[in-house]
Amino acid sequence: MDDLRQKYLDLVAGAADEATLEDIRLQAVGKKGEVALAMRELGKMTPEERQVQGPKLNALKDEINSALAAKKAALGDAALDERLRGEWLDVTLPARDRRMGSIHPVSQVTEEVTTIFADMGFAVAEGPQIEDDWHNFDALNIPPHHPARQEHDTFFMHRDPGDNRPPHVLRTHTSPVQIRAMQKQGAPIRVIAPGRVYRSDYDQTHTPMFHQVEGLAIDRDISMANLKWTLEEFCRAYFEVDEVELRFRASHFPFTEPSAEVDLRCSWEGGQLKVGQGDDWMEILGSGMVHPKVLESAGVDPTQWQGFAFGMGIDRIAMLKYGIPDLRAFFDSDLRWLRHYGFSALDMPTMRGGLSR
Ligand code: 2NL
Repeated sequence: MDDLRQKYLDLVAGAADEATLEDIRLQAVGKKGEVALAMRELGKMTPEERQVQGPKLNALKDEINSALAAKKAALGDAALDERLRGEWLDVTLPARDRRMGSIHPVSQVTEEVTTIFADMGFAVAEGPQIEDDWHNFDALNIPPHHPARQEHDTFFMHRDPGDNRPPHVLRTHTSPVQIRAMQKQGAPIRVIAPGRVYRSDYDQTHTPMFHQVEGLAIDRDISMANLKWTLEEFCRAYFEVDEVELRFRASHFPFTEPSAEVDLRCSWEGGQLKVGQGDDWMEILGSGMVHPKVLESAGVDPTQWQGFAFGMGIDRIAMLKYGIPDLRAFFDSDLRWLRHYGFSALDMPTMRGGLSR
């Protein structure tokens, strides 16, 4: 019995894998294994011998089974260790981002603008790109025969002959998004509406689809002073400079009163834009106090609420910040252009981490 014990404990200790271990188990303690054979011999013994040998054989069987189980566990651990070594991965390595494509400057700038205004408490509002003419024009104090309708170079949707309802339009600005936001949420409200807009115009500086972001802040006592601070704060953050200077020029929009176009102090040295200093002024946006008629149209009581609104071109401010010379290339889907002017998908703009790298 000692020989048997020694033989199998040695075999178990030397087994290199689970399959070998199973062979050993069958050979030792299986139904037709050596221990079972030895047990059969018990029948030929005297009762006294059997009383001694029986328990010894059972103990031997238990001992081999324990050794098998222990070895099996050890082999399992070793296999896992081996796998972990093979599949080891340094999750702190920088990602390989080139294959992921790149973020279009319009998307990057939209994210940057959204991040800056989110930090000032503005939510993002969205709405349909196909609008009815009430939301695109009437609600904005642009009645049917107002000259501003012609200036918008509107794309009209099809109507069947004889259907004399006003046609739907491709929105010419994102203002209708803010009308819808006011109708839904009421006042007070602070939103920006970035998105695609459409005008039938195509040349060096115009594409029939382009991008705009508008902002709206309505409360009980919002003034032009709040507008000026908000826009200064935006320009400082967006152009990533410590100081900016804005100039408000009286202007006219049907949807604001008073209205102002806003210029940013800058200089152009060797084709390089510098924001915040210099003798030049660059127009960057239009703005004003929301016209009482517009508030009324959107279901906001103009005797209780007032506020500012502004609008600017995303494509234009993207070109300014990132030195992109040609607007039309924005929409050519040229991969080489995208690789040159695109942004890493892994560098999300944040106020703390920086807007752009
Ligand atoms: C520009 C000028 C502007 C607005 C947009 C607006 C929206 C509502 C009410 C009143 Cl709901 N105004 N938007 C106001 C002033 C100017 O855009 O030059 N955009 C590129």
